[in-house]
Amino acid sequence: IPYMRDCDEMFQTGHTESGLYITRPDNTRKLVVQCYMDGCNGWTVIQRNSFDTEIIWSETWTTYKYGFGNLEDDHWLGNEYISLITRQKWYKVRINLVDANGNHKYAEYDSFILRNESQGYELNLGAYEGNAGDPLTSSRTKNFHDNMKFSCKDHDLDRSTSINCADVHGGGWWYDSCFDAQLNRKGGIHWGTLCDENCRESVIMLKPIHMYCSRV
Ligand SMILES: [Ca+2]
Repeated sequence: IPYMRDCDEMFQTGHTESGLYITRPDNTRKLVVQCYMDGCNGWTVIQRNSFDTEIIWSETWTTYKYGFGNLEDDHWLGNEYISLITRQKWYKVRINLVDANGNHKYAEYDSFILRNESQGYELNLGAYEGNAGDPLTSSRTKNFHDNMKFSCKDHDLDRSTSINCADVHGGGWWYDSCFDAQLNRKGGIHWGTLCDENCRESVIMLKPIHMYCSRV
């Protein structure tokens, strides 16, 4: 069976229902992913979190590497898989957020690359567009998440010389010293331009940059 490499390939080959699909990104084994099909494109979901999540999020490097949680609910797909996916095509990222008042907002970056493990799963983002604000590439307090390496409680690659940000603040992330946005936390989803550790929900998903039709 010729497995598709991401959710968009699933969509373009006729799988128009959102849900779980078996894919096989380049250079890895089969990978089950949550796909969000928007009627024009297939988005590969890499993260979901909610304010009342059961997930602890404060996990080790290896756990973040291979992912955790429930793919149909709160989860992290896994840095290794995210990295492999983003290195096979040019992807954009969309971050959907629900703020403390229930307003739905979004942030998109027109490029999203996660470098490989030996490069600390460094995050490289493109230009911002959206209505949630941009705390990842243009920060008020000089916490620039773009071009940061990934840190978690047992692996400190952040730019704070005094602490391990992930150990103090909980959850793996592309910390600077420490953060203006952090979506991988239990009970404290933070997006500095939208919510102060009290967002209700976050979803992060990827799509190749092509747009075969306009979203309705
Ligand atoms: Ca540190």
